[in-house]
Amino acid sequence: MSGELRVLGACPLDCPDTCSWVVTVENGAAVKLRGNPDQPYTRGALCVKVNRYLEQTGAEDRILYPLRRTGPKGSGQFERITWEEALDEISVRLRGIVAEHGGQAIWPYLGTGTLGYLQGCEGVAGRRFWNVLGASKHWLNICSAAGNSGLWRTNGTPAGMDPENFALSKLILLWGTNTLTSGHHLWKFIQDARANGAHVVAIDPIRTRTADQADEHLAIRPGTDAALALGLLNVVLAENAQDEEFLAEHTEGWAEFREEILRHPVGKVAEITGIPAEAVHRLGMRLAHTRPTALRATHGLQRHAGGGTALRTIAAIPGVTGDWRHPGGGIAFSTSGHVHLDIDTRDDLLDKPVRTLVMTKLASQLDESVKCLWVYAANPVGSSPDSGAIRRRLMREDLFTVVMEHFPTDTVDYADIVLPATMQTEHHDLHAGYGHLYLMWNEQAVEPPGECLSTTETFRRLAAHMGMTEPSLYDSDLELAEQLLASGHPSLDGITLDRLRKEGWVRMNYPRPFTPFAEGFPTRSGRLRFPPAGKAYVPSHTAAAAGRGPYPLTLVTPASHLFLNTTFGNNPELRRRAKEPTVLVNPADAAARGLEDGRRVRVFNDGGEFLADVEISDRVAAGVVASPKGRWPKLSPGGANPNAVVAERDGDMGMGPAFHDNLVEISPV
Ligand SMILES: Nc1nc2c(c(=O)[nH]1)N[C@H]1C(S)=C(S)[C@@H](COP(=O)(O)OP(=O)(O)OC[C@H]3O[C@@H](n4cnc5c(=O)[nH]c(N)nc54)[C@H](O)[C@@H]3O)O[C@H]1N2
Ligand SMILES: Nc1nc2c(c(=O)[nH]1)N[C@H]1C(S)=C(S)[C@@H](COP(=O)(O)OP(=O)(O)OC[C@H]3O[C@@H](n4cnc5c(=O)[nH]c(N)nc54)[C@H](O)[C@@H]3O)O[C@H]1N2
Ligand code: SF4
Ligand SMILES: [Mo]
Repeated sequence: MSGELRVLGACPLDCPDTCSWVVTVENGAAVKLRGNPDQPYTRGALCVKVNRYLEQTGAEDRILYPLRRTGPKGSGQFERITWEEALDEISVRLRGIVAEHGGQAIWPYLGTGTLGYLQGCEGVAGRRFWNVLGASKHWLNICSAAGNSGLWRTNGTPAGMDPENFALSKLILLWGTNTLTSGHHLWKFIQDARANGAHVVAIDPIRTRTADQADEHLAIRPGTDAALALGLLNVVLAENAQDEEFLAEHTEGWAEFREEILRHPVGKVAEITGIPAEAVHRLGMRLAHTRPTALRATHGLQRHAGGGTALRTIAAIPGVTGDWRHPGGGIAFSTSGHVHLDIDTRDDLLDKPVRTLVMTKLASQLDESVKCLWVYAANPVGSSPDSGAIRRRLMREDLFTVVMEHFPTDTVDYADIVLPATMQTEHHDLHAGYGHLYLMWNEQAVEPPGECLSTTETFRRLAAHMGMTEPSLYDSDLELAEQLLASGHPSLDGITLDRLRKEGWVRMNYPRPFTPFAEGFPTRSGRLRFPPAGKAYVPSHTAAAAGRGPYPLTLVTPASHLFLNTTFGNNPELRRRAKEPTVLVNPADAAARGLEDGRRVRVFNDGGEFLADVEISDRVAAGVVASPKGRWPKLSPGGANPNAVVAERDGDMGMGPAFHDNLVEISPV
């Protein structure tokens, strides 16, 4: 086996599972990629998307050289230039913008293309460079801001259960989460629980593939989850099944919250949520009498105007039942709050405070005050709200747009300069999951193709080209990784870079089983804080308005099984399997509009429209329609995806976006 090498790495994509992978390298080329069989969460399997990752690294449309725009903005016409030319042009433009308008005229727009702590959004990528220039800050609120904020209010942290503890649960609520699509490795632990008699309930407006596999599916009206939580707790109280000792020792605000629960009897909750009263009652009885109960509540239910509150109130459930005492009880939204790497944003490098621009507000904030938009690991024309307005903003002639990318996305089409970026097998990175408690090291396996450079190397070269003298701008990837690991937090004791590089993955120092809040919460008082009266349920935009006016249908745009956000949206095989974009429509809504199964329709509102083929199905209730995210607009009929009809509207907390909270109408094309 001469020349064959096995290199350990990690999947960089925005997925809770952060899989450990093994790359087989032969004669300098990566020839095989598979899930690491030794890693306890990955258990040897990747997923339908990332099984094609190596194919993507060598794809025909990969961007391999720096490019300069030759046609009009939006046309995607470019010529190849050298790195020297690219760095020259960028240096001149950035210096000019800083001199004339100040550093804040630069918007470094970093997305979730990789969750790497070196190359991507979880860490420090580019921040030192931007601080030296005095650029605006960028707030990455697109994914989980509302839910994080809601959980933080209740528990003092968005972090909760170790997902591996689901194996110990007796009742599992999969709440606004499509486990088998958006992070399927949890399923093995759910199956272990089932083997021991656990009952699994999916709470989702769509009968997803996860709902199909669950023991029970509650088709909730979108954006009404907090009301369901109150209704379930109403039954718990009626059964006198609350954990009085836990309430007394570890919570605050109970008297007030109890009154709020009593104002939400099952009948009222059934009316709000659209779930039959009998089903609410039955689940309430299960919740009252099953310990431990585990809630897996993720992003779907917080992409609504009331989404932060939904997580805040759902997180109150284990406070009432005392489930936090028991391994296998509690709520799991994200584990990232258990990760204590030292992310120093180096604000000391700024010479004055700067403004913060908001990722989901590109459509409104990309105004005249922004002279340079620097997009990296993001595809806003495909993934951000109100894509029609974003396109119009990107057309501005005096806007200097730079995009670092792997592929010619719709966003790349608007760039003045495109910089070729490395993929995960071609650079080092440090990772943690948001669905488990392991740290991973991704060792570079091969040399980058063409002239691709990593994010870190691009910023080092640019700093040098611009003559910057701040020494920390030139720290190597290994030095940056050492700094991240040096937080001194006990969860990282003994986890050195050497060890990570040798072993590939290491569990952080948390006990097994891990019961994070059995003895208290990381709030100021050390107690779980119940939502105050009147703040336990905020209806979503659509729940408040659906069924009336010109746009009576609620559009939900969840994760696609075959793409990851817009990543892989250009993969030929995955596109072939995904077929044409679809919109799920209930038979009653289809009949009312004369829609025929399989026929192309316009889905529209005042913000814009996209085209899709109707799939008539009782997987959605009347009044709800669904079309997954992730299609490349330019590879879709009509040149748009669902974000053409998603409004730039803030949720109740953290300015969280409302991707599943938009009203539309549908008509045949
Ligand atoms: N295959 C694949 N995997 C992915 C992704 C992908 O694009 N493709 N995306 C990744 C990313 S970035 C993220 S953030 C996660 C997201 O993954 P999830 O957390 O699973 O989020 P969504 O897919 O947005 O929504 C999950 C489910 O919530 C349901 N839902 C929508 N509104 C409501 C509501 O009001 N109440 C309830 N109860 N349910 C509701 C949707 O119908 C959907 O089935 O997945 C990651 N994994
Ligand atoms: N309608 C609708 N829209 C949604 C959502 C929804 O539920 N519904 N979900 C939202 C969510 S949860 C998220 S997280 C956002 C994601 O939105 P974005 O953060 O914009 O993510 P992607 O669309 O996957 O685009 C990421 C791009 O980064 C590139 N990339 C990957 N790795 C690297 C790298 O190392 N370097 C560089 N330079 N580029 C890289 C990829 O090629 C890809 O084109 O989408 C949101 N959009
Ligand atoms: S996308 Fe998720 S499931 Fe697929 S390989 Fe990456 S981390 Fe694993
Ligand atoms: Mo996300």
